[in-house]
Amino acid sequence: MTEPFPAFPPDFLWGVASAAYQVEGAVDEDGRGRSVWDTFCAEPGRVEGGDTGAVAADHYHRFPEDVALLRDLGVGAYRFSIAWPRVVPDGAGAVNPAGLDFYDRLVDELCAAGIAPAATLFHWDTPQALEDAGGWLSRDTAARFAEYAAVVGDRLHDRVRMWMPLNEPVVVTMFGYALGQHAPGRELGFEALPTAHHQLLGHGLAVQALRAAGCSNIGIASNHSPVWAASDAEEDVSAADAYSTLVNWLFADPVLRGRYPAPELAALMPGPVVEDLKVISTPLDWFGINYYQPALVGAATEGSTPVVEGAMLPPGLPFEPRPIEGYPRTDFGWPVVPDGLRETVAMFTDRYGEALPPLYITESGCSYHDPDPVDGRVPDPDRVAYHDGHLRALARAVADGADVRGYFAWAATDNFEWAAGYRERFGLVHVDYATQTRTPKDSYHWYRDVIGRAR
Ligand code: GBH
Repeated sequence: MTEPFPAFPPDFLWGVASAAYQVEGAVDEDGRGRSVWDTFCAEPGRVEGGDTGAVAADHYHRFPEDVALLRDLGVGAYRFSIAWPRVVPDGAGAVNPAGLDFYDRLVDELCAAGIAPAATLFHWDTPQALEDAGGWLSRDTAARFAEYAAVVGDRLHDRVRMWMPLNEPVVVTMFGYALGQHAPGRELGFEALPTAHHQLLGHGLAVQALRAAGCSNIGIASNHSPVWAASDAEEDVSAADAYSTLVNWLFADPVLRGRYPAPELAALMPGPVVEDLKVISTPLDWFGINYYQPALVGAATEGSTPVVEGAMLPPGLPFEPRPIEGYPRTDFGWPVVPDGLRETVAMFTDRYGEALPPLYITESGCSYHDPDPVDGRVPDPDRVAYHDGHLRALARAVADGADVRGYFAWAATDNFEWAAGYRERFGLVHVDYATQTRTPKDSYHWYRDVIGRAR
């Protein structure tokens, strides 16, 4: 018999999330500059099916309809991202008022619907002009990012209720610069490490710029996973530790502790690292975790070529990711491990103790290749089971004493899933891209009931 759905604290924040390049479209409108994702999508073979975000879910034009769907869903907050190249088309210098106006309208629409706007400033769409000057390999990009943050903060500080400068810096470093599966498609291996430091520096400078502009309630949305050792053997355990250091603590320790997790890593970072870490660790109001799945890691084996999401890892690494067996998989092929969310929260409370601010789950979700709508219905029982299971696991974390303040389901609507294009569908709302028709899936109705009962 299934346990009844758990209770959450009365002020628990229920939300859904999206990101600019994945939903907006309108890439050439109202003075938007180019981003690295426009460039990347135009390169043959980079994105499944040659898909691009040029139209996406046409959210730029259809946001009133999307906000109405969110209002009916009953969410307390909507996490969206602001496209840097709409606001500062060349990444530096002139501000584009029409770009700011779009977010002003979106934020007003949300407020009118009683939904708290939660804004991400960088969800991977670096202005191409800045990339041409080195992108996140260049220290200058961190300073430009803070200038952009100040402009946005100035305009929206009175209405945006939650701010996060960065989304998942680990993914930008790993897939954008080290392995090349994401824009800007660089394959620098460990030479990509400076992009971690510069994003983190940009984060710290942006937190300060936002506060100076009168913004409050500032955090980060950072991707984290428990890392399981392939066996109890010492070489597997230390391989898993090394992997976790790279994908988890390299990005969280500087923010939460003001230091890198290992002196060898700190030594590889550019610039006045000790000074920078003071900026990077500017205290946050909350910390956001994006959780999708655990990783299973063992010691490197002779002659194997480890692959992460289709990307070959550089040779000579001391560890290798292994496939996780024994769990159901989404249609994207990712294992569904709800308890991994509890484990992720626990690894943060264990590691940081008193130094950990309140947590939010800023993303969790799954892709299934849903059927087309029939009579206005899209049955997606696996997506319902995913969110149900992950929320139950989160309730266990809260019962264990973790201070978790909210959950944002990824994603509000179906959208452009980066290198996988439109093949993958993460939304609670189905999008028929030929007609841009929105149809709430069963998971939307289920989530609305969860939120309704929690009130
Ligand atoms: C998020 O990235 C993004 O913020 C969002 O834009 C995106 O649409 C959404 O998730 C869905 O992808 O186990 O070693 O094979 C999540 C990125 C996905 C990166 C899972 C790590 C597993 C690597 N993460 N991935 S591995």
